[in-house]
Amino acid sequence: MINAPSTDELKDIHHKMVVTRELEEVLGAYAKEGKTRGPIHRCDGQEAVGVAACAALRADDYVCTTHRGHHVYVGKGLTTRGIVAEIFGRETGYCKGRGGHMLLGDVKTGMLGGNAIVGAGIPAATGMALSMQILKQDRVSMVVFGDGAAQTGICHEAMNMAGLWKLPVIFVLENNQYGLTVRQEVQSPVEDLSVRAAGYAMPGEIVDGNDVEAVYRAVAAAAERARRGDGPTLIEAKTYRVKGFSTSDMGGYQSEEEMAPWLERDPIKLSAEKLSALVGADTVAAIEAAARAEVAQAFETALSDPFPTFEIHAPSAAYSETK
Ligand SMILES: Cc1ncc(C[n+]2csc(CCOP(=O)(O)OP(=O)(O)O)c2C)c(N)n1
Ligand SMILES: [Mg+2]
Repeated sequence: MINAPSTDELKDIHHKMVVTRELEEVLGAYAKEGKTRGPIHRCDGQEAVGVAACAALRADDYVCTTHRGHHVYVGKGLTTRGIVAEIFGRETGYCKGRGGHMLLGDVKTGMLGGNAIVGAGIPAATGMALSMQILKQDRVSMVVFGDGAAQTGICHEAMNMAGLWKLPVIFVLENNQYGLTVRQEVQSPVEDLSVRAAGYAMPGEIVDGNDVEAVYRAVAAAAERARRGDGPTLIEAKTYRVKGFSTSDMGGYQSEEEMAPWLERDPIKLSAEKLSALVGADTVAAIEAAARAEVAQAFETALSDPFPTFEIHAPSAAYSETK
């Protein structure tokens, strides 16, 4: 099959999805006890989008994401320990504890940031793609963004420019069907947001966002197209937000009937079934146990890491004179 992930890649994707899920579950427990620094935007049920999309890219490609980006951080190869340390504000975190869970970035791995400003990753990735084109590199940039972000003005400005200049950018629209408490059909006059791609002369495709292989193949094809110089692609990954907007969400607006089929199609469950057929259930169980142990170890070490220290500087003479 064209652009299909190898068995080793499927094993790595499964490992990273379980790391992400475990991370979310442990963070959820810490948040319940009031031990996180503010609410956490969990990506449970959406792991296949971030992890499989990153798996289809090269290590030197650039990626950015949203306030709900733990699957992208893990997918792009950041260490679990560094992620946990950043979320808990430790000096050993990726941004030395100054960024936190929404603003985590790491230039070395090409993970150029989560973003708390809805839609802001879209022009950022477009700008990265412009730099790659000007520098005549064969790299690509990718942004994972939400259905709510797709309604912002900057999304359309960026896509227009990307289509016009054939920039090597991949727009992965993670349609989890909600922006805060608002269902997607109340935000948009079209059900399939991918149709908007036609307005910017780029291909628009819908994929099952809970199927790692579907996500991987679509992103791999889009990356090939971008590296050939044929420009951007919009991939709408249909998925579902199973844990509410954030750990401070009171809930009550996502019905059990609406959620049930999505829980049934949990991406980790689907991946485990497919992978078991390829490598056997014992190997899958060992991958999952290793992923959980990695997260437990990350919490243990990161939470004994030091907090940053701050020096308070006296205002400079120049500053004092302007007062
Ligand atoms: C520019 C801007 N407007 C509004 C907000 C408040 N806000 C935070 S998340 C969010 C909804 C985002 O929905 P979506 O893009 O679908 O992402 P999801 O939370 O579903 O992952 C809003 C409106 C913000 N952070 N930034
Ligand atoms: Mg959404």
